[in-house]
Amino acid sequence: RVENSDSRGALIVLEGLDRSGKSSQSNRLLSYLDSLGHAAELWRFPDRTTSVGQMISAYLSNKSQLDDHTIHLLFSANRWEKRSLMENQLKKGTTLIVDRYSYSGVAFSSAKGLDVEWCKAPEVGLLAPDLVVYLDIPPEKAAERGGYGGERYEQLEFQRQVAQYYQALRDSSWKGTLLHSLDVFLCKPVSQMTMAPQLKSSAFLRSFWFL
Ligand code: 2DT
Ligand code: MG
Repeated sequence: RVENSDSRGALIVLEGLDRSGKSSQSNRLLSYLDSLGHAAELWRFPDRTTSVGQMISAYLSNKSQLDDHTIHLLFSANRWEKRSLMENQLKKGTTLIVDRYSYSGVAFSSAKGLDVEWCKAPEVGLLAPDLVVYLDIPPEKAAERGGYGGERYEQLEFQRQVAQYYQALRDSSWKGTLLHSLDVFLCKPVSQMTMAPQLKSSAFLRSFWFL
């Protein structure tokens, strides 16, 4: 289907543990949409290029220490500072494929022991994705994939905790109170070289092009 200038782009979020294949699948989805002639861009959070993003990056690489609440709010601020640009792109008709979003924010901070409702609060008012794709990989399997990069959070035990909070979000508020996503697609682990078949399925494309 050729892009209609009256319709906005879709906001597609990819979520999952570290090494679940979000970046690979985002890239594959981008090429696929390109090949169909759709205007699409790949975004990621944290966006480390802004000054807030640089503080986040320093924290993740253990070059700085921050209180858990403080870093949580910085991750959220990093989404807020991109909100209007995001909205403009969507209104222009550009589809955004976003590697991590509010669900990472809530799952990772909750896994540290912060209150889940407290973690959700600063996300309210951000743009709700049209679709969330959750790459459903067991933490053990993710850890086997060429090892982690050595950043904070990239440890099997912690990733197990994060997986539990992702699960809780999926069960309850993922589609409900957090950001009102329309649908959640679960993708089984796939190799880097292939696109998750779910992303090409007619059900996926139908919900994608409801616009
Ligand atoms: P990347 O490895 O994808 O660069 O992420 N994180 C991310 C949070 O704790 N809160 C957030 O809001 C976001 C977007 C997940 C770096 C790490 O940052 C975590 C992994
Ligand atoms: Mg990472």
